[in-house]
Amino acid sequence: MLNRRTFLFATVTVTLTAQTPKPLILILMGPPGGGKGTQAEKITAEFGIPSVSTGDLLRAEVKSGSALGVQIQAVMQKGDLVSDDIVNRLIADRLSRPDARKGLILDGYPRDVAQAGYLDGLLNERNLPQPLVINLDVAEEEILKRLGQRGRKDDAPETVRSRLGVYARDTKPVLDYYGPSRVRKVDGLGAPEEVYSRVREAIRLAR
Ligand code: B4P
Repeated sequence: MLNRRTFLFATVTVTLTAQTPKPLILILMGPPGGGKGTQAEKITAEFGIPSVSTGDLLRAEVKSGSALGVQIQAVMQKGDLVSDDIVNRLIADRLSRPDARKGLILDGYPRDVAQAGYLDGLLNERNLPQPLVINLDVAEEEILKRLGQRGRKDDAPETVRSRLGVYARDTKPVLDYYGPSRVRKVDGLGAPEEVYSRVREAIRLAR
């Protein structure tokens, strides 16, 4: 028989568990210019979890003019991936901030299997759940069109070709690393709002 105190404790525990949703760790993947940053903003606005773009963090380091920024700039201008050590450190620092306890959107990370392995270790260490991976599927002609219009330094046609090669060689294997139980493929063609309604549905069904 439950006494009154045990009953109250059990009720409070159940209520607290029901009120505290599990943190959501979301990885946005897709080719360069696939719309990861665009969708990350919309997810943050609706789900209230912060997003971190390794591309933005690296561009900020370049802008600061630091010695590290100068090294990073040379790599990004070629369309190559910045070293795992640098990017992993940025993510470990970001995950330590208190707002990441509710969850985090990783926009453009992990970009290779070594980064994915490192992330697994970090999530385990911090008692965070395994990630859900949203893979934005966008055809090459559309990417060339979008990036041609954007005109960032690394959007020059020869750099984009190199970035697409790096994506196929290093980043696509990350999808196999996570496998079908973690990855949801979402059609990335259409207006940003249309793409977002598919992203939202994929998140809803997976939770
Ligand atoms: P990122 O900053 O990740 O850049 P991206 O892949 O070009 O952009 P994204 O997919 O976010 O597209 P966006 O929403 O901006 O990477 C840049 C570089 O940083 C890499 O090449 C690498 O050197 C380095 N890097 C980053 N992460 C790294 C990591 N983890 N490890 C190592 N190196 C790393 O959209 C693109 C354009 O399309 C925009 O102009 C947007 O307005 C438009 N757009 C978006 N959605 C659209 C839609 N539905 N329809 C039409 N246009 C749309």
